[in-house]
Amino acid sequence: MAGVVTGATGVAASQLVASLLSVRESPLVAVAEVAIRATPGPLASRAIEVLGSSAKPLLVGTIVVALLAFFAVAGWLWARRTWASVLLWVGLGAVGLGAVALRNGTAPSETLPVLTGVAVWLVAMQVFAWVLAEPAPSADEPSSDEPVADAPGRRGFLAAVATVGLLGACSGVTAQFLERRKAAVLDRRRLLRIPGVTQRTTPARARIGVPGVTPWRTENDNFYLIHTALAVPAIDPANWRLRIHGMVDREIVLTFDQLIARNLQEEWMTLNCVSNEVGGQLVGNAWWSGVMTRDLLREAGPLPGADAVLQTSDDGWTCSTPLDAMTDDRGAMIAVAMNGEPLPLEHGFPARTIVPGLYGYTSACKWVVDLEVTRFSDVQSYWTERGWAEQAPVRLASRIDVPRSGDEVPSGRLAVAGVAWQQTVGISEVQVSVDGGAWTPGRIASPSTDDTWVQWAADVRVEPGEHRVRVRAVSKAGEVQTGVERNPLPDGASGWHEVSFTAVDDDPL
Ligand SMILES: Nc1nc2c(c(=O)[nH]1)N[C@H]1C(S)=C(S)[C@@H](COP(=O)(O)O)O[C@H]1N2
Ligand SMILES: [Mo]
Repeated sequence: MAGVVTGATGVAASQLVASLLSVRESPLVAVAEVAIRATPGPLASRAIEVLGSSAKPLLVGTIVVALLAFFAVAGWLWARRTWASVLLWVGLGAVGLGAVALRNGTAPSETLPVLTGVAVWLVAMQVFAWVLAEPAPSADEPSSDEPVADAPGRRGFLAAVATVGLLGACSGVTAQFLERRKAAVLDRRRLLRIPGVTQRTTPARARIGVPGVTPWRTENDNFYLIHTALAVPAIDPANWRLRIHGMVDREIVLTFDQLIARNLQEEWMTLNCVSNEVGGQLVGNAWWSGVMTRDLLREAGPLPGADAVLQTSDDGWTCSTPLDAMTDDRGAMIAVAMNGEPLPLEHGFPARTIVPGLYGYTSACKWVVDLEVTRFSDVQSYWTERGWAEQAPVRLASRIDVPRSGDEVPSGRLAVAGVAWQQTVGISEVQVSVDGGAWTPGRIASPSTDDTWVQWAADVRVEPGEHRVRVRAVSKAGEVQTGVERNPLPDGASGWHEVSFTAVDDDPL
């Protein structure tokens, strides 16, 4: 009984962690899928022929019964051969982990549900073992005639079963609730058509045409993700409201339908994270559709003296953005679509802010629900409270994508390529230096907007041997990217990206 309750509670805890972390599939589902895939084709088709649509429920039922039997055996073993029982629990966890890992593109966080489950199993089994460990009968006391039901061991055991079982039931119900809500919102998103949202692929002029360089347009699935929320908010657009208030003439409250009924505009925009290290990947470029914050804020009418907008997310996260940046002509928007699709849940569905030229932590509020026009001197926000700068325009930056550090390349002519950016300012030139030599200009593609990164390439010659290549960008404002190395804290990293590689003779003969 202890084994069964423990097993079920561990599975429920693992499901809960899976849904909190928005893991695509829980370990249980992953195991079932592996079982399906491992079933020989003829056997599977025969099963489906005979069982029809009940094949799947039957499979799930079989797995559940097998699991319960396994839990019972593992639990029974604990009191007799603890190590063997531990081996069984951990072994089952390993099966779950294996099933999760068998899928393509398993992120490290996707192992957390399994690890949680195994931890709960081991802790709960140990709790049962303690409760059941009866105090050694003392020699001079006559053996008790009390009914067994009142024995402390048994009462304690029932209490433990109830507690562990209750924890399991609560985890299971919560996981179920979260999954249902998320599924409902995903359905809404799938059916959502926002008038005026268009699709765009990378314009030809934005391509530098060197293999291995990061795609100019970042697919939604490849776009970096940063948020403090443990569980991604699942917001039904029907319940979403945007409130604009504070130091304004008129407070405005908009529903999602009212928002998208406004003048929808679209633009390419590169977003990057202040935590990005030199050469890092926390930057992406997408085609965004949304409503200009300039228009919305103008309608609300900011009062004199206001210089900031405190943005609040549905999950409680906040950022403070310069009022100017949200009201000038740079094109800051409340975005509702990314690359022609409603925002993915984890990128802020149904609406998020995007402000060209500012790092995300000061501007790009996902799941935005509240804009309070205010003064910087009156407010703090999530990251400024934690020591990051109040004002953080993006720094001029460049990155080498090819060759990669550690690559082996043929000696002779070599194409070096990558991306460079300083949103709102633009890039006028990119230069490379091989082995500490003179800076020589490369070429850049021209995406014809200054709010995005540009792809660049440079042809260099390398003799056989070890080499390093560096890149720096020059902005359209004439700034030359600094080689001074700074950490991301408090307002963004700086320094030149460098990669080391080896050139080898293609044909030594
Ligand atoms: N609600 C919310 N919005 C947020 C954050 C967050 O933690 N919570 N992180 C910000 C940071 S630091 C960045 S860099 C961007 C990242 O946006 P993305 O995850 O869509 O790439 O979102 C910003 N918006
Ligand atoms: Mo960030």
